[in-house]
Amino acid sequence: MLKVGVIGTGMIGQDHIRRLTTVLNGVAVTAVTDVDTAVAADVGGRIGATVHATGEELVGDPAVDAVLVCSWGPTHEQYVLAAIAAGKPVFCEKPLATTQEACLRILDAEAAHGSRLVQVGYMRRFDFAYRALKMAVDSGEIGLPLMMHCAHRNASVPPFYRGDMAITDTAVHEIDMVRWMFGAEVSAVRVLVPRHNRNGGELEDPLLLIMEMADGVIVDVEVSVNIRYGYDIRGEIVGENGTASLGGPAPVAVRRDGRVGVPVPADWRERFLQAYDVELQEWVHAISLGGQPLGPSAWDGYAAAAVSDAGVEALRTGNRVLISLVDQPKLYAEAAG
Ligand code: NAD
Ligand code: ISE
Repeated sequence: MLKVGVIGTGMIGQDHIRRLTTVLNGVAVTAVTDVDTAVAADVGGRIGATVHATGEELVGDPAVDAVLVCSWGPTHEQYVLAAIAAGKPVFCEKPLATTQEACLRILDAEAAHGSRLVQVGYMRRFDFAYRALKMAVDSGEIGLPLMMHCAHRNASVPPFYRGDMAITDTAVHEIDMVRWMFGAEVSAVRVLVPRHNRNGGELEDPLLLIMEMADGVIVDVEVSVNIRYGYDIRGEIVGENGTASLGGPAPVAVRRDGRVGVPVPADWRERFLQAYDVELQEWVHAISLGGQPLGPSAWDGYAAAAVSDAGVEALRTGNRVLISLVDQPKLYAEAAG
C-alpha cells in the first residue's frame, strides 16, 4: 500500500484525495496539509490522515512514501524541491512551477539525485479522446499534420485567478498537449487580444495564442475563461488529406421538442474525470513497484514553462517571441528512449 501525503487540500487536492481513497487501488492518504488550517483539519479528519502544519513537515513524515502537490502554482517549487531532497517521489499538479528558472532548479535537483522522482499533472495525455486523436495522427490516415485549432473554455474562474494565469495556468495544458501530440517542441509564440469579455472584470479574456512548432505545425488556442455556458475543450488537427478532431462534449444527445440537446461539463473535474483516474493509478502503480514515474517529467514541466514564459512576454509586448530550451539532461533523454 503506497502511503501518500497531500499538500494543498483545495479543489483539486480534495478531488484527488477522493479518487485516492475511494476509486484507486494500492494507495492510502496518510497525511495532509494546507495553509488554510481549517480546511486541512476538516479534510484530514474525514479520512483519518495526520494533519501537518507545513508541507516540509509532511514531506519528512516517515508515514509518507510519496507526495502529491496540489497547492497554488507559485508554491510548487519549494515542495517539489523538499520531496527531492528527501528522496521521495512527488506528483506535482501543473504547472511544475510558474517560471522556467524555477523549473531549471528542479531539473538540477533531480539530476543530482540521479533518477526520476517527479511527475507533472498534465492529465490530457491520459484522456481517452486525446489518446484516440493522437492515434489518428500517428497512423498517418490524415497525412502529415499541418495545423491544430484548439479552444480551452472555462465557464468561470475562481477569485485567485489573475494576471497571466490564462497562459501559465490554462493554456499551459495545450502547450504540453501539443508537444506530446506532435513529438516536437514549440519554437515561437504570439498572443492576440480580442475584444474584452465583460464577464471577466479586469482580466484579459479571451486570448488567442498562436504557437509555431519546430516541425512547422501551427497551433492556435482560444482561451476563454468566463464564457458562462460550461467547460468546453476542443481540438481539430488539419492534415494533408483530412482532419481529426475531438468528439463533442458528451457521449449522449437528447432529441426532443424540435431540438438536439447535449450536456456540457461544468468544469475540469467532470470533463477529465477518467483521465485523472488513469494518470494517478498508473503513477501509484509505477511508484509501488519501486520504479520511476512514467508520466510527464520535470523536463516536460520545464519545456511547458519556457513556452508559457514566452507567451506571457508575447502578451505584454505584442511581439512574436522565440523559445530556446537548455540541452536536455541525460536523465530525461534516457527515460524517453
Ligand atoms: P485551490 O485554491 O482550490 O486549492 C489550492 C489550495 O492550496 C488552497 O486550499 C490553498 O490554501 C492551498 N495553499 C496555497 N498555498 C499553500 C502553501 N504554501 N502550502 C500549502 N497549501 C497552500 O486551487 P486548485 O484549483 O485546487 O489548484 C491547485 C493546483 O492544481 C494549481 O497548481 C492548479 O493549476 C492545479 N490544477 C490542475 C488542474 C488540472 O486540470 N490538472 C485542475 C485544477 C487545478
Ligand atoms: C485549472 O488550474 C486547470 O488546470 C483546468 O484544467 C483549466 O481548465 C483551468 O483553466 C485552470 O485554471
